[in-house]
Amino acid sequence: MPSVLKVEGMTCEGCARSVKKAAERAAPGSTASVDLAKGEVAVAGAADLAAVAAAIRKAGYKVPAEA
Ligand SMILES: [Cu+2]
Repeated sequence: MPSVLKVEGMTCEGCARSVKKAAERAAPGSTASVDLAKGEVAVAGAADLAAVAAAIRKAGYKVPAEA
């Protein structure tokens, strides 16, 4: 079951690709799929979701704290 993070600031396919790459690099072996319309990224197989969130923030996007 993938974990889903909200991502703010994605406006185009280029952003979606950047977020996907950042997420997958932060969690080796994971698969990230971005839903641009919803502003979400689903990450499957990531042991450390906090590291994924940090990497996405570092790439220039906003990840709101989880509710
Ligand atoms: Cu973009």
